[in-house]
Amino acid sequence: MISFFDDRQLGHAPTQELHNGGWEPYNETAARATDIASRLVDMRRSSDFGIDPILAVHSADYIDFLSTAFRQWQDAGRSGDALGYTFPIVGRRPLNLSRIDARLGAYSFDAATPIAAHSWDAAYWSAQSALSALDHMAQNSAQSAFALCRPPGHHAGADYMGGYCYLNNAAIAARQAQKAGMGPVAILDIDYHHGNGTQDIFYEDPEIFFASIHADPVADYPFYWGHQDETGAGEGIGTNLNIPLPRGTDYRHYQSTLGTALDAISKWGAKFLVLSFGADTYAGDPISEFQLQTGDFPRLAQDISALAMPTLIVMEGGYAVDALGENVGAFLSGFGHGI
Ligand code: OKP
Ligand code: ZN
Repeated sequence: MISFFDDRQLGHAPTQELHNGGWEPYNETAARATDIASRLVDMRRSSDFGIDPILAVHSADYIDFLSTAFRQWQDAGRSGDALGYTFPIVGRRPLNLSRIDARLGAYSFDAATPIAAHSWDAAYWSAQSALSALDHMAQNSAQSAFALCRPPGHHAGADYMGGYCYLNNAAIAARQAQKAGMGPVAILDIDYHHGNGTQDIFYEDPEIFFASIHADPVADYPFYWGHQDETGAGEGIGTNLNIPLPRGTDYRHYQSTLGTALDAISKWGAKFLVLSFGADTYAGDPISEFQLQTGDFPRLAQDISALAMPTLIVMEGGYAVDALGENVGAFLSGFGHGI
């Protein structure tokens, strides 16, 4: 397995996040990426594919906001990380307000996504890592590649951040794969949390299929998306599949559910798969409640590779830092070409 990463992804380092009403150290740390990177045998530096593939998914005003927010925060005399404190309810009219606090609220759906000094750079290179892994697959007709994306992406929508995510790396790669004629493209999201941003981006798009297996949002973040009755809208009706699972789900139940999602993807006629992979389904994850063991990850990967579909693996969550490299390595080894 050939992997892609850029050191600039490490610069993003918010200090704290709101958790149950108090401040806690930020969970989505640079150490996550270095722990994974230390396990990878063939890791290459990402290339720069520029802003256009990012703008094919995200709105120009959102990108302008993301790339200038920290400077504007500092210009307003603030210290620490840029973070909003008032969030417009979905559907409020766009007002184009310029004060930094108004912009932070307008472009995020939660308070889990602070912007620090190097956040934009890190998010940019995280997206470039996904594009680099995709390019490698296209150039070499490779069956798989791993994008060590960090910060993650699946909670970010076309014009909003949230859940530690700024740019939707999987969506950017999926759109690019489609444009390159590698499709029809499906995205399978197996992070513990529902990939609401990815769902939102393709919700009315009949040409990209999105399937997600995740903790039931009745009880878990992101609450407002990921329910079973969300099946797509407009032209995209029938191209969105959510399979929520209860807390405590173990390998046996998870594996049969994965079979259901994989069947739907092949039945739909996908020829290329973008896999949003989170290792936060691991029993030891500090913010998640599934029961997968390290030894289960290669077996899940084998089930996915049995599809015999070219698969771009994009890193999403996973917060048990001490076990993260081992879990990701175990998963990648299941694709059968070493790590
Ligand atoms: C990102 B990914 C708890 C409140 C915020 C955000 C969870 C984001 C998960 N401190 N929780 O899907 O792994
Ligand atoms: Zn997650």
